[in-house]
Amino acid sequence: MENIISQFAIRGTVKEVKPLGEGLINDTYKVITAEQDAPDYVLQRVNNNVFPDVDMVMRNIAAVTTHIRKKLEANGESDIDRKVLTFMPLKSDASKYYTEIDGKFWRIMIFIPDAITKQAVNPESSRAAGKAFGNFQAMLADIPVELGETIKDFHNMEFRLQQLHEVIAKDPAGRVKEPEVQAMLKEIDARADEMCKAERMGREGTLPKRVCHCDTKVNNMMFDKQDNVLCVIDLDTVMPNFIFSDYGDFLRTGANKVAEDHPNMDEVEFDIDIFKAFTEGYLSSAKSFLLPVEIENLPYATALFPYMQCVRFLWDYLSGDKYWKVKYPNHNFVRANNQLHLLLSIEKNYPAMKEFIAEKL
Ligand code: GN1
Ligand code: MG
Repeated sequence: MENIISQFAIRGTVKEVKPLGEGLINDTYKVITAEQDAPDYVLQRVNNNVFPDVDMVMRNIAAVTTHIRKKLEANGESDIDRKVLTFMPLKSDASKYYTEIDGKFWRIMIFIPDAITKQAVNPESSRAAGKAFGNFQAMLADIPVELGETIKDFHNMEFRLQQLHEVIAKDPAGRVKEPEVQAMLKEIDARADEMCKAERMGREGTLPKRVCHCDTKVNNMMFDKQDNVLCVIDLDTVMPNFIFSDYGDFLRTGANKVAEDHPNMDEVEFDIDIFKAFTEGYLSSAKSFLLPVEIENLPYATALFPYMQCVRFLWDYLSGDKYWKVKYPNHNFVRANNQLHLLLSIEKNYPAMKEFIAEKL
């Protein structure tokens, strides 16, 4: 570890390195420095199975954090090191923010003191999250560089359906004929055309891609001890996408009354109060740059992400559980079914969602 850390231009001397957090994708450590006036750091190993192009990931992140820092400075903000992540360059190359050692990729950022993350949402934290993610997109609206797509076609609905159809044709796990699978495929097919409309609008040139976070769960946000949002973290998936990604994926996780793998489908329900609070927060910071077509389609975005996740979980179930870890044989099917039931509950709320958005404009 000391050898890795010594390659980066950090201040202070290392006193201790210990594991940090419970992330499933990257390995994370806290680096404590000996000196009072030197910051502590976070050392992270980037998972290059999930993110094959680490160089692209780090170029994206450097562009994004540099741009946000400039905005915060221009606004005369104080305490900027707690409001945007600061990655440390290499001693040998000030433009490079990671090092590769034996096929493993490492990076270091400043540890944000006196900050916490949250796992669950209530209307208050949803409103704050909406505002912060909207603000994040707003600050990046005029970033001068084009970002790379760190996971190709990540939220492309046409691609996700194509993946599903390919696995149905091969049926490697012999699960396609199960009656529950067949019933689910009918529900998926019935909505396929409608759910691919973002891709069509993108091709027609009526829907732009903007810099999005693409993993907008509430635990990807740091709060201070007074519950103010400090900054957005976990920037590996930052890439150009339709804004529906950030809006829809937050609600998929935050506005489901139960967890995404909860097995009792009667309890899967869309929480309209979380929807309202998040939407209010989001529109307060994003309204200024959103196009009418983006605002109009926020209810569609709310439905799109449970639908997409249903397709992705079913794809993995039919593939023989290769992507997500499973705890029991039909775990991925339960997840897919949960997302389908969330979608059904969202569909019932379309009129209420539309009405609420119209009021906020
Ligand atoms: C994965 O790794 P995690 O839990 O943040 C997935 C998301 C899914 C989510 C479903 C890179 O996210 O897209 O929505 O699982 N991330 C990747 O639980 O595939
Ligand atoms: Mg994540």
